[in-house]
Amino acid sequence: MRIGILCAVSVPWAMSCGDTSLTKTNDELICGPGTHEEAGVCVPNADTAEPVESDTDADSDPDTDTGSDPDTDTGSDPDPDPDPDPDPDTGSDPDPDPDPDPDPDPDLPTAVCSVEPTTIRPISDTATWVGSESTDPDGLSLRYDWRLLDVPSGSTAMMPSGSANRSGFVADLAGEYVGELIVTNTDGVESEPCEATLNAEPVESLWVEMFWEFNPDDMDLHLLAPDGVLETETDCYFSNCSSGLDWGVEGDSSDDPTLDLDDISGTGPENINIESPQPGIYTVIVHDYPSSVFELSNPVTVNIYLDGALAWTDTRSIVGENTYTTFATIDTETSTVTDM
Ligand SMILES: [Ca+2]
Ligand SMILES: [Ca+2]
Ligand SMILES: [Ca+2]
Repeated sequence: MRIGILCAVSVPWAMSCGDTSLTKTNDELICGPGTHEEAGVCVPNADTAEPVESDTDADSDPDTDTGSDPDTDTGSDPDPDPDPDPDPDTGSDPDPDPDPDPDPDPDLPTAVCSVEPTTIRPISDTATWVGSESTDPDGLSLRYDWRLLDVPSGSTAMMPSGSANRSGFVADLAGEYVGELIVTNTDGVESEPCEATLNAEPVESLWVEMFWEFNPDDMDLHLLAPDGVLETETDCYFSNCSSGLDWGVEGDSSDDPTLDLDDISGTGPENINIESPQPGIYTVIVHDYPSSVFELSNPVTVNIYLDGALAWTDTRSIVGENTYTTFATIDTETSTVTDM
């Protein structure tokens, strides 16, 4: 049998490790520190042979701890969302809506007005103020109060009498007329007013109109033909022109003057017009006729329309009686008006 010693530390009285030639005399094997006997030889102890590793250091990693923290935070987000939703719905919506709506009185009748036609020739044409479209919410009968809210300066036009519709209205001067209607039901409840606008436009190329402020004072409008002479057949005025004068081309009435209106005791208006005047210089004169006496200063206005549009207007004071005042000349070739 082979006897050997495997040891790391020498024993004073026995063989040192690695020395296989010596054995204890009594064959008793004594192993050194860190070794033990196994099957008759000394082998290192298992505790010392295994190296110590630092595996346990990795076990304490904080990775898993931090990973779970944000998960639970996001989970709590949807909780506060449903809370604020019902708050604004009940607070803002119902407040502003009902306040402005119930203001109008539901019992008011409604005035609806118009004028037919909307444009007419002054003096000769008529228009109808129409209020028959007005309504009452309870079907009550209505009273119709029409009035003229605005008329051209100098106009003496009147709203025709009648009920809902007022026919036969005459515009005595060119310009704009505004009619106003208020309806009242049988309970005495009035509507808001409505308005309709009528335009009076001359269709003649030359239209001269005149009115004055104070009566009684008889002003007369005169229109002289080119190279015309006062109070002859070349002067259109009250005594010779109400049915027209044959000027220009003989037998052709389109170049003839006509006096549409003459007023004696009021304030006018008076009017002379020519559909298509011959080229030339025409003269506008106002005569303060002495039959109606007003000695004080009396403002007199002359309006001249060319091709339907106001081309010239002026107001001059005439004092005393039986005077002739030249207001302007009209060049129908160049469509110009000159002060005189
Ligand atoms: Ca007159
Ligand atoms: Ca003629
Ligand atoms: Ca006078």
